[in-house]
Amino acid sequence: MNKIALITGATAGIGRAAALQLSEKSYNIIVTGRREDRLVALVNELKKKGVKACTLCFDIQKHVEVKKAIASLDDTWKNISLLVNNAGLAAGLDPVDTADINDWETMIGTNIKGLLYISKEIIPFMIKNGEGHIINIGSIAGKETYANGSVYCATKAAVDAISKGMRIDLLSKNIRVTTISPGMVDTEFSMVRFKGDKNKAAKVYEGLIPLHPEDVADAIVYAATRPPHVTINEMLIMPTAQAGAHYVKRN
Ligand code: NDP
Ligand code: 8X3
Repeated sequence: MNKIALITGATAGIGRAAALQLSEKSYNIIVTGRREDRLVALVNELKKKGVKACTLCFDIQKHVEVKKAIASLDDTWKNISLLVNNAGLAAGLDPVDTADINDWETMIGTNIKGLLYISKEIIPFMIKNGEGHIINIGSIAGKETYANGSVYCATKAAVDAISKGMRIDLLSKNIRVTTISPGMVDTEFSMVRFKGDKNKAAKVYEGLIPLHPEDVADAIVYAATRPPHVTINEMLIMPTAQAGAHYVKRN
């Protein structure tokens, strides 16, 4: 029987690539996000690859929506053995004294609270089944704070801390916890951060080859497919042209 993976933020970037690559490892897939048209198109693509797939469309910042969405799954789909906590974003790149408080709320609501809300709904299914794996997407930004990114960096440092806590709390439940922390990845991330400003977004990746979403998906698949007695606790994955949050080689 195929295992079931639920991937948050599968309408774009890393989440979408992870859904496609996990389907090649025979996972049946639940894809989530807010843009329903993209979820439906992805499910059709996944079904063509011969796996079962379904969508859950909700805003992960809203606790009630998360609870309702997960409760709506039928019992078979609730047997989730892999949760990929990927949905997330940066909003703005501003000094702490002038940043927009709404941007802070969005980042904290999505990257920290959203990750916790959905994990809390799914962990009981894993406990019932006696096994599970949670892969949380962190960032180099969680390891090294950079100028004007204090709250985004804080949310990703929180992902690291929550992952460590989950690993301890779920030790007796046979649930593996992995954090995958990428450097720059060419997704919609910068378009979202700069609120649709294409020039600002393009400048982030100018003169270098960033990671592609498929590179991170590859790491997700690697962590997910280790033998049951092996846990990859953490992976930090950078483009070759990036040595840390502050060190980038541009041509
Ligand atoms: P994208 O913008 O391409 O994808 C983000 C995904 O998150 C989308 O599917 C989006 O879906 C979903 N999402 C955002 N907000 C919400 C919400 N409120 N409710 C539900 N879903 C939401 O970016 P990436 O693929 O790059 O980002 C994926 C993860 O990787 C994030 O956690 C990000 O912080 C992290 N990361 C990214 C890096 C990069 O350089 N790109 C580097 C390191 C980490 P929708 O809008 O349809 O709701
Ligand atoms: C995204 C990577 O360095 O742009 O988490 O913050 S960075």
